[in-house]
Amino acid sequence: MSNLSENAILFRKPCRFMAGAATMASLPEFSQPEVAFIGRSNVGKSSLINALVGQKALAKTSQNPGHTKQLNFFLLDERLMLVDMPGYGYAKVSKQRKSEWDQLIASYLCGRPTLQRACLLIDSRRGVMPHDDEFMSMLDDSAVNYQIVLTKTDTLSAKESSEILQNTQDALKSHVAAHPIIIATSSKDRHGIEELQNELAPFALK
Ligand SMILES: Nc1nc2c(ncn2[C@@H]2O[C@H](COP(=O)(O)OP(=O)(O)OP(=O)(O)O)[C@@H](O)[C@H]2O)c(=O)[nH]1
Ligand SMILES: [Mg+2]
Repeated sequence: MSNLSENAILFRKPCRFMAGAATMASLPEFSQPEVAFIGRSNVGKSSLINALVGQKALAKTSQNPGHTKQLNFFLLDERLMLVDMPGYGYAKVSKQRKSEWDQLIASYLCGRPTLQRACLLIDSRRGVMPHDDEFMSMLDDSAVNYQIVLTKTDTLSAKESSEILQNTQDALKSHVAAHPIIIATSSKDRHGIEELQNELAPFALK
């Protein structure tokens, strides 16, 4: 008999691309609960979705920042929508593009009735940066339920990991809407992936 938890079983079910949207006007309407992945360009959003569902290339990844250029909707087991987002604050796209992306991300997060949780990814090598802090304040003001997920922990020593966890915990003190638990992950060695699955699975339709 398998000893996989029900939550891990959910994340082994088929997950497929449903739609992409580059503007608010083209946002698809779905009835399933949604979990969105946000954060700076290159932080590892698309890689984390792939790690969660155990597929290598469902969400397209790249070493070049600014790769994901629209909101991409992936439906897991017909029960939970995972939403991959463009990164915020990417300096190399034009100013106009950057503000269009930032507006699209903010409008989606603040106005999506089916959104259950936003996972805000922080690169564990960099920690919370000013743009992350601004974004968190915007989420606080809009009462979006969000949770910090550290990424790329495979690049740090155990000591560095615990330091960044502490620093991130400190940075959260002024953010009232943030979920108190920070999940440290690596899409590469799968550290923390099961913990994140356990956190997100309860949002899926029963
Ligand atoms: N070492 C390590 N590298 C990672 C990890 N996750 C992602 N990366 C690398 O980081 C780079 C960016 O990953 P993506 O998943 O494309 O990042 P993204 O946040 O979706 O980026 P944009 O779509 O451009 O905003 C790629 O080169 C990945 O291989 C991780 O856990 N560990
Ligand atoms: Mg991406």
